[in-house]
Amino acid sequence: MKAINRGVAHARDWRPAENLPLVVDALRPARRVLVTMHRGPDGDGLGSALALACALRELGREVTVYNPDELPYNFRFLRGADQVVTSLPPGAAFDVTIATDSGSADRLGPDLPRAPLCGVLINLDHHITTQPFGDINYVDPAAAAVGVLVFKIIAGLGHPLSVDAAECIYASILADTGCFRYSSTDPECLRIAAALIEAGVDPWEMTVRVYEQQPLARMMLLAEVLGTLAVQGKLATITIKNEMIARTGTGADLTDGFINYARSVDGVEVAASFREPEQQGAPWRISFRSRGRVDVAAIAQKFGGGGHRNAAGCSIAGEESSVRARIASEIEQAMNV
Ligand SMILES: [Mn+2]
Repeated sequence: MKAINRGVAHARDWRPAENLPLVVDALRPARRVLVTMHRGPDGDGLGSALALACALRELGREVTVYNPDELPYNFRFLRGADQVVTSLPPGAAFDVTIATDSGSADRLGPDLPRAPLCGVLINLDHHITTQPFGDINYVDPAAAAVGVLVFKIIAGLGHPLSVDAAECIYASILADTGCFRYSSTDPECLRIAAALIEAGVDPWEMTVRVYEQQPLARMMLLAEVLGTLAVQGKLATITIKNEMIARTGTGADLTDGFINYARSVDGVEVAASFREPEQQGAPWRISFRSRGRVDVAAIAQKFGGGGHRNAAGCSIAGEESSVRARIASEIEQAMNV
């Protein structure tokens, strides 16, 4: 049952259609399954993980969902979110371990059991920059969200979609397509969304839960962060400082999506968000969004990060001014090619 496609030279060689049945075959006999997603989980990582957890629990499997970090506030309503554990006992063993939406193994939590305790390790991802850390790597860079992959896995298991699982998948697609607005929106994810609605998902209810119940403190933080908006040519930046988070009594998980305001300025091609390190000496975290002409995954990769063509991120240690200068020069170069 062990492994199968350790790595490819080119992203186009991920061969998702061949790897999907390998995942289904690995899950069929599995009793104990661990599902995890990248640290600082977002709606896609969490939604896809919880969808899989829902379906596998319905199938009678013993499922643990693990992530050491805080879950995004607006996805905590999803079924099973309240059962996500933040640590695993040493020696915990599983038949299969699945990581969703994680570009590399080092984005996973510290308690993740190593082989052989993790069982068959499955990397379920759609990042073009993903690393083949799994025994099975079901990676489809063309998929709008990892939820799309999970939809196919559940279908492959021959299991009917429950409303709970359907809501989790729908949430993951909402998160990664920006509510069906980004270029990642394709006929496949819209067809799947249609199937999810047929399975009982209420689109407005989901929109309200995810995007229309924002904590007031988040809006206060947004107001502060937008005060830092700076536009230079086709680059817009925003800066998130610790003092702003302290003043508004919020947490870093409430900043998700702020960068989109910077990108939405007329004439801007690339937006970058600079998150001040929480501790002295820790790196700055930089997120990028592109309108499409500039490949920000390639820029993030130069600094050891990764992501998608239009949405990526990386961490850079150093003085604020030098970090900004390095990013600005990379983006300028990328815009001039
Ligand atoms: Mn994703």
